[in-house]
Amino acid sequence: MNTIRKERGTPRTPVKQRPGVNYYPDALDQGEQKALMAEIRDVLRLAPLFAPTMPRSGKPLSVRMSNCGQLGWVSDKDGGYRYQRHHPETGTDWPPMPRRLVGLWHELTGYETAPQACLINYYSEGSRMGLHRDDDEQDLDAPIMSISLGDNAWFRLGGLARKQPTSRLMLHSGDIICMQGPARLIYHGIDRILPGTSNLLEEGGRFNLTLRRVTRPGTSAPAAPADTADDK
Ligand code: MD3
Ligand code: FE
Repeated sequence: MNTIRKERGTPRTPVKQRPGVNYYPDALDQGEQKALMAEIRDVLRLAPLFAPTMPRSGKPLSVRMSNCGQLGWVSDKDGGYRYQRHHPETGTDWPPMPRRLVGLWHELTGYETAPQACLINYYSEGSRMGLHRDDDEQDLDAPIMSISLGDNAWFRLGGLARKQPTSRLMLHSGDIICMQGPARLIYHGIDRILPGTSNLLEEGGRFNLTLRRVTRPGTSAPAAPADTADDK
């Protein structure tokens, strides 16, 4: 295991971690983080955090989640991992994605098609996310963009196979990391968060926002479940 040292860089200057992984330390200054967090709080009033559970076992994940945008990622015992248009508990459509997020996506990824889903993960002390790949999307050509807000976290990056060696990177509040191309299907996870390392959130802990394309641009994605099939 090898630790990649974070270099405090110029805002919005990518640090290439490996092919397809662009890391932007301090991409958002304090003011931008506060403004974004206020918009996320508005989203959470309409679409409260829920506790996702694992397919089959029904075991709870340790993070709580919500979404904004056209589609949201959800998981439960019977339905498994999937994207759907509505909140699993309130049944209402996800709130729109704040324009600030869409702007950051175009600015940092250079990808012309708009993101469809923004998954909001909340980690409290002791929450983690085991090593996994994001493969519930049909559009694997599109990038994924992740924004960290709140306490620092140890982020683990592996290879395309689970058994390949991993390295870790400490993510700080305001950091953005974009994955695409050869890195789109790499294994990754959050080992732990470091409580008390940020004062952005009154309640402590860490929010992560992950922006994604789900369906392929301009296709009706016939392989998709009915709920995610049309690309509006
Ligand atoms: C690398 N979330 O929600 S974001 C997830 O901090 C997830 O909450 C973590 O992994 C979090 O699925 C990590 C960074 C991230 C997101 C997607 C990736 C890294 C990725 C997709 C491919 C490779
Ligand atoms: Fe992931």
